[in-house]
Amino acid sequence: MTYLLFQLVSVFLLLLAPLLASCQQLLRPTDCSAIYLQDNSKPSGVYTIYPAGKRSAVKVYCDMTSEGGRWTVFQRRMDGTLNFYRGWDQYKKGFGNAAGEYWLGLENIYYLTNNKKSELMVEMEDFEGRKVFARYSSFSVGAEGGGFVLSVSGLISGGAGDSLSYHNGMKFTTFDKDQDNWSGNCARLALGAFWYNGCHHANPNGVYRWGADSTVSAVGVEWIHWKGYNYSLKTISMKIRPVL
Ligand SMILES: [Ca+2]
Repeated sequence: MTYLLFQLVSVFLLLLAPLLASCQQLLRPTDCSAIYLQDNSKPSGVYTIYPAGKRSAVKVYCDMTSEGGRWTVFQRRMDGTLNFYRGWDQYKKGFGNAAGEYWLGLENIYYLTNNKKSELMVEMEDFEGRKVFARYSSFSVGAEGGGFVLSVSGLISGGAGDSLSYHNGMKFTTFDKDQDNWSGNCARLALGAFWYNGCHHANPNGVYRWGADSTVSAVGVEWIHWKGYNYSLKTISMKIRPVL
């Protein structure tokens, strides 16, 4: 009798296994795209995702509307309330608040892009209310061992111009870890942290400043193919989603 009961329970658990697996995905979405695909009526806002399994919970802002939605935001500037001039460990692990300004962290961006083809959108706005974006059909970040190398290509559209191609193939540089192509440290020169080359065409993690200032150059929140080297943007956000 006990044996029969044991067998029944075993069969029941076996039947339950696939259901539990799909529940895992429902309970622990990898990214904003998974959340959207479960329920496309979900609004833009802060959600918890699991880029690398059940112990990797992290809060992110999900953009569920722009250009079809599903976007996981990994970088966002909007009001200058957060200091982005930080060292390697902070850029590796992430900092800030998903409801406001934040950086998701290079490790998380690596997990989100290393084994699924992803695209990138960079949205930005100036202090006169103009909005443009740059969308790239392919985006990924390599592992820490290789320096979190950026791979970005395939500019689609948006009106912002292509300020990222110059950074393709670069390792990430912070003020305390120089992996750029310049003799000095680009993070120290541009007061940010990025996939600097020698040094930049875009400085989204630069100093938050209110618009144009011709007395300082290349240190603001910049996208030079749109606004040049002395205009610091009002907002900028970088977001990714898997290509379906
Ligand atoms: Ca250097």
